[in-house]
Amino acid sequence: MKISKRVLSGIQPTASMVHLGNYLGAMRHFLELSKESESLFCVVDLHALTTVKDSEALKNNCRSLTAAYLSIGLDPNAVTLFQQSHIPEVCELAWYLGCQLSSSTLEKAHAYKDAKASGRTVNAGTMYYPLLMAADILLYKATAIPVGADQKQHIEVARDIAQAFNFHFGDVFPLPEPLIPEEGAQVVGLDGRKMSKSYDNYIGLFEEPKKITKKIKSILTDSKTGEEKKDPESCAVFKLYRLFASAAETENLAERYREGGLGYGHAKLELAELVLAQIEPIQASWHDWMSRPDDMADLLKEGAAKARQIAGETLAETREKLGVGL
Ligand code: AQP
Repeated sequence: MKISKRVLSGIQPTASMVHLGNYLGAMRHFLELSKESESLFCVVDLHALTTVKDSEALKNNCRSLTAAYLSIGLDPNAVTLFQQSHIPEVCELAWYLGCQLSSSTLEKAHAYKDAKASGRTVNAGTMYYPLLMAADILLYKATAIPVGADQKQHIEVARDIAQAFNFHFGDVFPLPEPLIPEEGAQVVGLDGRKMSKSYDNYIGLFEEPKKITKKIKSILTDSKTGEEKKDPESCAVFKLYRLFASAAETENLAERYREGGLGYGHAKLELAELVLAQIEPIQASWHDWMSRPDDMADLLKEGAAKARQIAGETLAETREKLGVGL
């Protein structure tokens, strides 16, 4: 079993665009990591089927996400950029891995429990989500998985499965480690909870600048007047600001919160200005890629060929260890 650092991560195409939580919690780090390690990034469309029930919407979401990966600066020649469903091997591996996993682990996963607690009917795909994610990671023998804090438990499931498999059949899978950023592990949304599509409290990375400003103006704060001293650490506006600002800018704003005399309205405008200035080039690049769907399709095809090479090797090794398909 060759263990070298191999980065892998994915995003679900469950919406027409990614949000700032996805960008700050995960995608921004993809770029840094891709410069120093072999990296694979994936449009996780099979996972998205747990919620998306409209084929046209799914196709559009996949295009938007592919454009997002490219617009943040990932170089398709340097990384492997692919779509999960282009690699059918992942479903076969998920079955083999599922046979090494206790069903109670899936029942205890927080995403599944949250979905059940919401009172909605929960499909089996939602329950198997961590299993398919483990297959995604282990198929490519990835060792470093950049994710937001909400995904930590899923990486632990992948580790447990890898350990169980290696114990029974011999070493095949290196143990993956989550890479959770110190800043941005849990980006807050407009209402102060985790920024999330399900809570509808998000700012889309590619939304119109006017809409982004309007959303920032609607961020929930306490009712302190402009004159009153404020606690930056408990304010969603400040928490978002620090994710875009330099250390000096962050300290400067924190100081003005503590001193009093700074209204939330003003802080929101400073935040909007900073966000828009930083995402402007990403938005421009995204619009450009979105006008070139055929180029994106070609890039995904090339990515799938590279990914499939690794997938085929891992699957052959796995089948041999299990004694199937021989
Ligand atoms: N608020 C967040 N803060 C930090 N990281 C976040 N991520 C998502 N929201 C935040 C990270 O983004 C990556 C892709 O996640 P995903 O495709 O699984 O999307 P998600 O977590 O399902 O996003 P939502 O908005 O929370 O979707 P719903 O509401 O549908 O569940 C992951 O690395 C994730 O940690």
